[in-house]
Amino acid sequence: MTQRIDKALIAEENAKLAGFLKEDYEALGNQLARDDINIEDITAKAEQFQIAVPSWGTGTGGTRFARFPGEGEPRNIWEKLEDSAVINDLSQCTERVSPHFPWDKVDDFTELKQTSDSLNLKWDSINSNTFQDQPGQAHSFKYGSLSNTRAESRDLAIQHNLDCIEWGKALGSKTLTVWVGDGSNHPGQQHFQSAFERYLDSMKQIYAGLPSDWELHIEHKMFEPAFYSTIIQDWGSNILAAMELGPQAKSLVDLGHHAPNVNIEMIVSRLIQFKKLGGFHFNDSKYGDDDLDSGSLHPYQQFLIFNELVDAQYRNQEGFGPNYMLDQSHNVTDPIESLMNSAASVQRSYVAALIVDRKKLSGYQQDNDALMASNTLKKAFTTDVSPILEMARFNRGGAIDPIAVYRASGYRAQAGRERPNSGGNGSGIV
Ligand code: PSV
Ligand code: MN
Ligand code: MN
Repeated sequence: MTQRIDKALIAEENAKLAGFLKEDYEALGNQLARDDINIEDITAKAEQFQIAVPSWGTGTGGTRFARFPGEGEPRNIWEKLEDSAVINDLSQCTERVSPHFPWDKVDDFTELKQTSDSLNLKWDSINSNTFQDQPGQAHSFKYGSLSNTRAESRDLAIQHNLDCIEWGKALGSKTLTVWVGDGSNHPGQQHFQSAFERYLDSMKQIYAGLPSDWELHIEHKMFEPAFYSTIIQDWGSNILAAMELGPQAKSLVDLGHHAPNVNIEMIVSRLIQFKKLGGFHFNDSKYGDDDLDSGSLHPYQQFLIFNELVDAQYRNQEGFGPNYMLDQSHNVTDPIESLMNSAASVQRSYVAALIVDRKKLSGYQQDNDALMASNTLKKAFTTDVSPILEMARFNRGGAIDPIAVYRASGYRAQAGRERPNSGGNGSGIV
C-alpha cells in the first residue's frame, strides 16, 4: 500500500476544526479550574496514554455462522501493520501492535521488525494459539492443549509458547499472553484437579523459558469453546495459577470473559492489591464474549475500571503497570474505524478518571456518605472530556476527528484496489 494518511490532509482537516476546539478547550479548562484541576496537566497525561491494537482486529471477524469479509481487508501481517499505522497516524495513542501466532504467518522476523520500525510501530504482547489445530499438526488439541491428558499434545503446546517467546524477542516484545480453550463439555468428562495440575505443570515449563524482564499473562474466560468447564474459567483460577508460577506471571482481564453483571472493577482492584494485574483486553459485551467495540454498551463500567487504575497510579501502588490492549471482532463496521473509536473510548475513560476529585471521594467514603461518593464519580464520568482527547491528538500531530480524516482520505477504497481477493484475514472465530 503506497498511501497512508497524508500529513497535509490531516492538517487541512484539522484547520477546519481548530477554532472550535480552541473555544471548547478553553470552556472546559475554565470549568475544571473551578475544581482546581489544570486542564494542561490532564492533557499531558492523555498524550502519554497508549493502547495496543490486536493484529487480528484489523480484519473482519465473524461468528460461528458466517464471516462477511470487508473491502480491502489485510491479507497478511504486513498489511495488518499498514492498517495499524493508519490507526496510529490518526489516533496517536496506538503505537503498539499485538500479534497472534500462527495466525500471523512470518518467515523472517528481522524483516518484520524493520517494517514495523519504518512505520513507527512497536510490538505489544505475543499471543500464542493452541486452541485450534494447524494443518498437518502431529498431535491434536481437540481435547485440550496445555492440560491435555496426552503428553504429546501438551509438549507441542508448550513448545509453541516457547517459540512465541523467541519470536517476541526478535520483535522487542516483553510479554507472552496465554489463553487456552481447554475444558470440557460434559460433567464427568474431565477430572478437574488433575486437569489443572497438568495445566500448571505445562505453564511452569513455559515460565522457565521466560526472560527475566518478561511477563507471562494468563487470560481467563468463563466458557467457549468448552461449554461445561474451562480450565482457567475466572479470575480465581487465574490468580491461583499466577501465584503458583511466580512474580513474572500475572492475570489478564478481557472484559468480555465474565458472566453478565460481574463486578469487573472489583476484580481489577483485587488483582492490583496482590500485584497480579498484568493487562487488559478491552471490548464490550451484552451477553458473553461478544467482542463489541469498547465502551459501546457499558461506558460507565469502563470508567469505573479506570477509576481503580488511576487510583492505583496516584497511590504509586507497587507492581502496578498493566498493558492496555483492544481485543474486538468487527463484523459490521470498518475495522480501522472501530479500532480508532475504541482506542478513543478507552482513552476517554482514563481521562474522565483523572478528573475524579479523589480527596473528596476519600472523605465521602470515610464518612459513609454514599450519595455524595457516587455523585463524585458521576460528576467526572458525565463531564464531556472530548476537547482534551482532541487536543491530545492535535498536539501529537494526529487528527482532531480521526474518522472524518480517514473517510476523507479514501484509504479503504484504495486498499480495496490494492488488495484484491482479500477474503480472509487469517484469524479464527473466537
Ligand atoms: C479468546 O476469546 C480471546 O479473547 C483471546 O484473547 C484470544 O487470543 C482472542 O480472543 C482471539 O480473538
Ligand atoms: Mn482476549
Ligand atoms: Mn475473547
